[in-house]
Amino acid sequence: MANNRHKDLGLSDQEVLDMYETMLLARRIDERMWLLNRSGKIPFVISCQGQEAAQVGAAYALDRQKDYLLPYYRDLGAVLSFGMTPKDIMLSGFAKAEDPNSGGRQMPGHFGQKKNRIVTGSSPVTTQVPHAVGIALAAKMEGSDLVALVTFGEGSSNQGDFHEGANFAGVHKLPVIFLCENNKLAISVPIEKQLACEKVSDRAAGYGMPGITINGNDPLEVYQAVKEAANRCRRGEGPVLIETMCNRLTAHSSDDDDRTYRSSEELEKAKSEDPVLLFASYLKENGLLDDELEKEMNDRIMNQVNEATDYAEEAPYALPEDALKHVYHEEQ
Ligand SMILES: Cc1ncc(C[n+]2csc(CCOP(=O)(O)OP(=O)(O)O)c2C)c(N)n1
Repeated sequence: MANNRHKDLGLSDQEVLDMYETMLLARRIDERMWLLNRSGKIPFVISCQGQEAAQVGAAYALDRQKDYLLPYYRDLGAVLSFGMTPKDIMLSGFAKAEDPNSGGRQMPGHFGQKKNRIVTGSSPVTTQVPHAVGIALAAKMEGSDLVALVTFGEGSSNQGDFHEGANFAGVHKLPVIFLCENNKLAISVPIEKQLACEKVSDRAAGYGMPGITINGNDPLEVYQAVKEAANRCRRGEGPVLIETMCNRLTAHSSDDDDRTYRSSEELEKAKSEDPVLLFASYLKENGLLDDELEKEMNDRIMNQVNEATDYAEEAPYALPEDALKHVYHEEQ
């Protein structure tokens, strides 16, 4: 049923089509990564599949020329929205020297790109949270109205880093948005064995900030929540915790077999909530997308994915002597 909800949010038809194309691009890159992994060409994949709506909806609600993104490993949709390219992602998958994330020295999913204000993270989960709070503190001290968006899984919200960062941000009213992508699994551990409270957003009260739980399969709902949170941050009123409920449609990573802890019924239910398919339906119901345009978009995306794959596969590896580059301070 047509309802044009995006117009009420101030989003143009073109903007929602762009959001959809970014979600689809993330999905297609991710699917290619799995094929490359299973054919022995790349060592590791950690997927965004099922979380694209939360990632793209949140990123589009920010000022992508000014705000900072501190993503976690599933955030392919968010980093593409902030300007990373399929080529950048593939160079990281193949661990090549030109990889902007780390020169091929970090695992895939460790996103970082200075020119797009995507701040690199570490493998221990949740370390990005205190980093985001630090950036928000710097923004406040400098009188800038930029916002830091930090994302993490619900399992990561049990780490000390989350609580320390959230408390500091709450006390000092810092412009940081805590976005939890709750896919209800931390590797094999289900949500009921992770949290003693019902929702991750319940924790916000302890840190003096608003906390909300929303549908992470709907990019428009996420857009609205993050936009309102960003406006609040820019007014100097402090942080917000947003919990987006979504699904992980793949195993935890290419080194995991989720059949050992997730039933096929559970997976089927998750697939029935696929955000890429749901958003395509919304666009079709509102007359913005038809089969022809969808095919045109998909062809355009597949050309990019193919070009990026070929480029990265052919690209040279880093030199052995560069292994410690940027690890230790070097005298100029
Ligand atoms: C401090 C730390 N503990 C454990 C791990 C191993 N580990 C990697 S991902 C992960 C699960 C995190 O779950 P969640 O935060 O819910 O994110 P999801 O993978 O479900 O998106 C764990 C335990 C780690 N990387 N860092």
